[in-house]
Amino acid sequence: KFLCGIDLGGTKINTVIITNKGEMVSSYTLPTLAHEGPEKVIQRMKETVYKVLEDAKLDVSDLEGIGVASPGPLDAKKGIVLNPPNLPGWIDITLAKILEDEFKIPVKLQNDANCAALAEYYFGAGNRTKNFVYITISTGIGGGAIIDGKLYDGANSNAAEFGHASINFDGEKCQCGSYGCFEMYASGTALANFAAKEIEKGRESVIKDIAKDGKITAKDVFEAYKMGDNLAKELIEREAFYLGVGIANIIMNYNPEVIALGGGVANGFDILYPIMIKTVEERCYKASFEGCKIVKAKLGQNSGAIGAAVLNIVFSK
Ligand code: ADP
Ligand code: BMX
Ligand code: ZN
Repeated sequence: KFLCGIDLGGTKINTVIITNKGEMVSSYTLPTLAHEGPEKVIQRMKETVYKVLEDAKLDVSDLEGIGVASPGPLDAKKGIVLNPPNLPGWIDITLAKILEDEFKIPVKLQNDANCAALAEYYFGAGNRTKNFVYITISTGIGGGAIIDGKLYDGANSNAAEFGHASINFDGEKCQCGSYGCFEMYASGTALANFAAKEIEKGRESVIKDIAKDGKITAKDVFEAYKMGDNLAKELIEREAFYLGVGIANIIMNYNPEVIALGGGVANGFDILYPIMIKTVEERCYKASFEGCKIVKAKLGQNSGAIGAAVLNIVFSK
């Protein structure tokens, strides 16, 4: 049988059908248009499923089940999306049940970063190493942890929110309520904000020439770095240091064999690696880091949907 996974994002719905060996059979993407509210978005989710089935020349009965990767917070056991900040109007939506009523096959729901972790564990950089951590460095920082071969999602599927573990108790207040969270220092958004601050202060840099409409992104900073820009070099060395600090904490907590870095900022993996790894080495028990490899994630934009598809083998009884 085949597996179907839907990645419900704030900007796009990405749906795939894969074999149980992780081979891509078909995929389809629609914009989420989240402002139109849950009913319309769910309609588009259904549409993507019918489209991937049609493209693969398959019937619903050929599917083991459907999995959904959703932004948190959610209740994975009950299949309910609670109230994600980037999905306006979504309050306690019984998404798994709604899709089961439509397709009459099992539907599983899980946090999007946990799904990406599952996908990388089975078919990507994790390579089924039993103790594996995935970190996405994107707009925010999120993640997922595989412990002893199983996804660890905690009491109510909110484990491994690495972005909101504090790395500075004196830091500024985060939108989550805590202070000095990891993602306030090392996410793509943070890197862009640090760049904007320096340029506001009058620092010379090509970053502002690269930025479209004056809006600086993390990607612009990496481009400036490649052009030999001094400010970009400082900012990216700082970024690598912050990543090292946060990753050292994760290593002390999980003692993983492999850590995979995904998300847009991980495109700069090779640039970040030397300072990041030096910082990790300085800040971990040698024994906790011994033998641990930090690598770039492999599955890119499809990891959420692929991991969602896998939910039906992982959590089926
Ligand atoms: P999302 O947060 O929506 O999942 P991404 O994983 O693409 O999206 O992460 C977006 C962040 O990654 C932005 O801060 C963006 O500037 C940054 N980014 C995107 N591409 C690159 C790149 N090639 N190099 C460095 N940073 C990048
Ligand atoms: C935030 C939080 C996490 C998420 C992480 C990375 C929201 C909407 N998201 O910390 O749940 O895993 O960002 O998310 O509160 P991304 O969209 O930047 O990849
Ligand atoms: Zn926070």
